[in-house]
Order: sequence, then structure tokens, then C-alpha cells
Amino acid sequence: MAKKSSLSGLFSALLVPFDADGQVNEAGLRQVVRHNLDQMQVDGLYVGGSTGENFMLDVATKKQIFAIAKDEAGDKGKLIAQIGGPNLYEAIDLAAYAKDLGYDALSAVTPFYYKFSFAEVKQYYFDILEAVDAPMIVYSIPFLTGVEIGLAQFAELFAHERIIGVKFTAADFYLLERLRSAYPDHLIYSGFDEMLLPAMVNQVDGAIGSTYNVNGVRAREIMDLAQAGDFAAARRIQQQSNDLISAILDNGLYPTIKQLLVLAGCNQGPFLSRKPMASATEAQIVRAKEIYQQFLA
Ligand code: MN9
Repeated sequence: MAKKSSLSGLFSALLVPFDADGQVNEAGLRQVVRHNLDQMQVDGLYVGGSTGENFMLDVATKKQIFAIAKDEAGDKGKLIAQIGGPNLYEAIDLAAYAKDLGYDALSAVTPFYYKFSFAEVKQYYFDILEAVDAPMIVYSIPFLTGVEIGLAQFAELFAHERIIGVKFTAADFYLLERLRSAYPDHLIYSGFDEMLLPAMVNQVDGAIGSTYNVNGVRAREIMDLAQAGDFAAARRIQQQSNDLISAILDNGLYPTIKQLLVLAGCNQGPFLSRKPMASATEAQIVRAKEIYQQFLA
């Protein structure tokens, strides 16, 4: 089982370029993996998350992406496989697959769509871990799943010896502080890139996010400055980052980051979205060029 310290740090939530038929653009995906590890110098990749358009994919495509990312990354970065969703049996299948590939940890989103009780949510994690012996990071993202996990419920999840942490994608800094104080030995990752500094103030162990694919260098500075206690300097970098992030959000989150990756040199093949998500329009591509010039050139 991976030690906590070995999984701390900065992780990009991996973007996946698709072709017009919704198939993975493998050459492009390999470039994105390399770009993250070599240029952004992130500590690792979070594969199969929201940013990877995962919840629109069939199981074979999810496996293909896990395999390509591992093959391209080798041992250069830590790899976390997001295997969760409302289909428990698929989650178990994917968990076993990612473990066999050599992924360092699993992560599973809280099951969504049906309004599962917390007892059901907890049983889902325990069932995955009963079937597959690997460390697990809970993926909590209430604004998209509708599933809120409170402090007492985290206590029940963290009581499982293989539930080692949480990707905390929420703006509830009271809960974050309570979690940090109660669980100094669990891994807590910041999930909202635009709130990295306030998460660092609460002593998270790391961050996982979409914008680190293009803004990883500034994110690292924010983390280093916060760790050194220089919050004024960290805030200046967060402000620059948020000027970039709000421009990206205004122009369409994933399609814009994909265009920024193309401009950063990931030029192999189409960088389209997986339908029903729309790909960047001409106007969005033009705006992405301006954003690149302003913040990333
Ligand atoms: O989980 C990402 N969440 C989603 C991490 O994409 C839903 C974040 O990195 C956001 O994309 C980012 C922009 O809001 O913070």
C-alpha cells in the first residue's frame, strides 16, 4: 500500500483528447501525459476524473485511457485511477484493472444520480475494497453529485484502513479545517484550483485539478510559498492564476484547456470533446489563443 507521503503533492486531472467519432486520440493523449510530467512537472496524474470526461465513457474506453496513461508515464509520476460511478460492478472491474496496471491508488466518486443513503455510499466503498486490495481516495464533489459527506460520515469512511484520503472538491472550508484537524494522517487534496491557497492555508497534502495541465508551474509556486508561510506572495500568484481560471471558465472549461494544450505544443490529432459535450467552436478557439498569449506564453 502506498505511503501517505508518497502520494502528496500536485496532480493534474488528466484531459483526454477525442476524435470526431468519440474515440480516444491516443497520440494526443500521450502528449498530454508527457506535457504534464515534463513541462508542468506535476507529481502525478489523476486519471478518469470529471476532467477526463469519464462519466460519458464506456468501460472499454476507460480501460484504454488507464493503460495509455500508465504506459506513457511509466514510473515518472504517481498515478491515481478514478474508477467510481453508479455502477458498482464496473467500478470493481476497473479497480482490479488499474491495480494490475500498477496504479498507485484508486479513487472513487461518491455514487450519484439516485439519491443513495449514506449507508449505501459507505457500503459501495467497502464493497470495492472487499473485492480489490488497494488504497482508496474518496472523490467528494457535492456540486456535481449532490452527495454531501459530513464530518461524522467521513469518520465512518476513514475507519476503513484502506480509505486513505479524500479529494475535496468543495468550498466548505469549515469542514475542510475540521477534517484536517481530526485526521492529520489522512490525505486531503484540494479539488478546486481557484481555491488552492485557502486549501493550503488549511494544510492540505496536495491538489488535484484540471487547470494544472496548463498552469502547473504557478500552482507549484502557490504551494511552495504557502508552505513557507509567505501568504502575501502566494496570494499574488493565486490572483494571477484566478485571472486565468476565470477566463477559462468563461470560455468553456475543458474545451478551452484542450486548446491551451494544443497551443502549448500538444499538436497530434484532434483535441475534441466526447459528445454530448461540445467541442470548442471557432470563436472559442480564437479566445483560447488570446488567453494563451495573455497568461501562458
Ligand atoms: O476536480 C476539477 N473539477 C472539475 C477538479 O472539473 C469538476 C477542478 O480542477 C476544476 O475544473 C477547476 C475549475 O473550476 O477548479
